[in-house]
Amino acid sequence: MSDIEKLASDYLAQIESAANVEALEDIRVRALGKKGEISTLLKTLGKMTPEERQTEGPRINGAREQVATAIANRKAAMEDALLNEKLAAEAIDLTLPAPETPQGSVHPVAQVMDELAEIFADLGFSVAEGPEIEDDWRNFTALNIPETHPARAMHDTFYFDDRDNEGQQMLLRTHTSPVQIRTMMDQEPPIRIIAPGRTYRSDSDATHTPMFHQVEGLVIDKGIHMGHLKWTLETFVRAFFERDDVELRLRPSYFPFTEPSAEVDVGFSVEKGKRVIGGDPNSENGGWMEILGSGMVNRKVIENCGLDPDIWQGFAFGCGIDRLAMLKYGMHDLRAFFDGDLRWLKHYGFSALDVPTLSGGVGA
Ligand code: 2NL
Repeated sequence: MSDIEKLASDYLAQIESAANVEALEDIRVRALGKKGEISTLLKTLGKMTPEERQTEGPRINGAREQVATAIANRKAAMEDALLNEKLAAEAIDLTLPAPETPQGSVHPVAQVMDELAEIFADLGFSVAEGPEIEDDWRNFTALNIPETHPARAMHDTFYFDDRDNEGQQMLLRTHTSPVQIRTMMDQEPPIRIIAPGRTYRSDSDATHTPMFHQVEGLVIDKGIHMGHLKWTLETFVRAFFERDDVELRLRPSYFPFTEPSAEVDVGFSVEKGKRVIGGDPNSENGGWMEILGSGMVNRKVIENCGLDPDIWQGFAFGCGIDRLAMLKYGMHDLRAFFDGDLRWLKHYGFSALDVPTLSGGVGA
């Protein structure tokens, strides 16, 4: 056996007995690395006579080829074995019974959405949904919020760079109102819907998240007036907080999409040292808390949707779902809603089997 053949078979033996990928790499460096033994031999070819080169070239190159192939094969085999080991260790037996304690739970926001659907279904409302990516017309213009209106700036809108194929500016909806606009455009009145869902504003601090949840309600029919609005909201609030003694106070306000507009406060009081919705707002430490915005749908909005405002009237309202959930279930930090912390969910989460309208309640 020549020196070169001996060298190669030496390396092949080492490769065969290498314990792991690191040992293999060490061999590769010693044989084929920049200053490796075989690489060094290859460099001697340049100084040989053509005759020498003719015999030595194929031998050295053959040795290099042999060692390189052996290393690659051994490495692939090792990686295969490692993967098989890992797969075996991570195997999941799908025939095993489920854990004793169920792991998942319903998020408070989802629970409140279910409760809203339930309560309003009893009042004859259905749930309407629409896209979260909307156009400028449905989110603003149709709602009587023109280009120059300060409300547009106030909404801290997330705009997209691209326009849709009608040349409309696209955006993330800043409220669920475009869902109602779509409903009015597509359906014949009478209309009774709630539109719960995700909404977006470029606003973030301890009490605001860039994505939040809103529910809006819309009624369009003949002869609708503020009395219908107040009764509906009162009935909703009492069902939601599970108390018959919740008082409502409507304060005059302004929204471009309603006229007249009213902000809705609910009465709170203090029971057993805790603030609760309901009871006498004029009692000691009692008071009013704003929870909703509302009003009679502006006739311009009804017209924008292709309906005759002399025939069809309606009321609308809107409020934040995250805030409703915090109020009902006594949660204080909005940010915990988005952490996905299992301990928090264990504490505040709901069983999938819970009846939506039943709760721990503010008073519990
Ligand atoms: C608030 C106030 C409100 C509406 C939303 C609405 C929708 C249509 C027409 C008219 Cl399509 N109005 N929605 C009306 C009044 C108030 O929300 O403070 N939201 C958090």
